[in-house]
Amino acid sequence: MDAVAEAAACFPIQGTIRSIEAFGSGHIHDTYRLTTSEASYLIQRLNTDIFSQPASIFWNQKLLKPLIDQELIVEGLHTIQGEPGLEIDGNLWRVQTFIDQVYGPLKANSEKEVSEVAKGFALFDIACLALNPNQFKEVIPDFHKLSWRLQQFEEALALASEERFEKAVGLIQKVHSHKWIDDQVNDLWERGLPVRVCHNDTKADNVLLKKDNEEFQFVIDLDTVGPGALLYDFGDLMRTMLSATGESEPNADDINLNQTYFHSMAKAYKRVMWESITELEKSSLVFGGIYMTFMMGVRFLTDYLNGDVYYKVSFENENLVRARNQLTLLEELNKKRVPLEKILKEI
Ligand code: GN1
Ligand code: MG
Repeated sequence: MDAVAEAAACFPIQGTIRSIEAFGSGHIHDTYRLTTSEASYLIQRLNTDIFSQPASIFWNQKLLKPLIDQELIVEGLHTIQGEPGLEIDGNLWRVQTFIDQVYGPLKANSEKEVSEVAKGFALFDIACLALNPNQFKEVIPDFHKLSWRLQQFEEALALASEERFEKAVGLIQKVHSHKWIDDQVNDLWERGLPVRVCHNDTKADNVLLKKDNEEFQFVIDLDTVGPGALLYDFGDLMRTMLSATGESEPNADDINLNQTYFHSMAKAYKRVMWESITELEKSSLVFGGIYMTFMMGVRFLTDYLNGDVYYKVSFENENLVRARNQLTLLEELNKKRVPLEKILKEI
């Protein structure tokens, strides 16, 4: 923890350090809660293998000033030298004040939660409609481009160990039988789907809700904000909120698509967005759930085949379990696509 304290000393934190603990559930960065005699902070060591151009994160975040003014997001602390982050021995650090009495739901627990998370991301997306996507940098190029993810998957397949390949055989077949999803997204782009500034990581726990009444407080994790399609943001909400199970759920039979939750989510998103987006966007949103769920299945399986080099894992075969869960949810979404489209249209 000495490295954390050393980094913290370069930011204007108040008081003397009392404790430093690992915090949160992110798969990529290392996050700590640092408590001093006066206050509490979140301090993060960025994963610069994955975010190899951190300057573009800070560039994009400057463009989000209107969202800070609207109190939708929270601004990080600048270093004593006035920088948004700090490099020490090849590690990049950033700090923000810890927000108390809030939580990020790891899975959906109630209609109210689902509705408030959807409202939070809808307020984020609508505020971003006023921003110009061309001014934003693509922090991870092609981040949500499925054809690229499928190409990475094929590369991983070719290099996978025999043992991992054998364990993944059934899921590999499922991936191969869903390639039509890529054709459908390409069709949408050809038909003129608009590029929007999106959050691009709208999983449920990237919204903070107030502990006492479950109301929306802030959107967090802005690393991947940039050009995208609204179907990405709506789709990742569907992926993470429609089944009351987490990404590493041990029992795939517990994965169920809750249509009441979809109703709550769609209603909250529609209330904020509907007057401001195109008909093509509206018609693409339910497909977004299919698209994002498939892509995450592909990405988790790719990482499993690569030997767990990207996502943090806490037990053996966790990426295989995650991939299985996404591909199970995908089948549920495919089965219910028509009723979900109907709910979205009619509410
Ligand atoms: C990663 O950073 P974190 O854990 O919120 C990933 C997202 C995935 C998500 C799945 C940069 O997000 O794309 O949707 O895991 N972020 C990156 O839980 O790869
Ligand atoms: Mg993230």
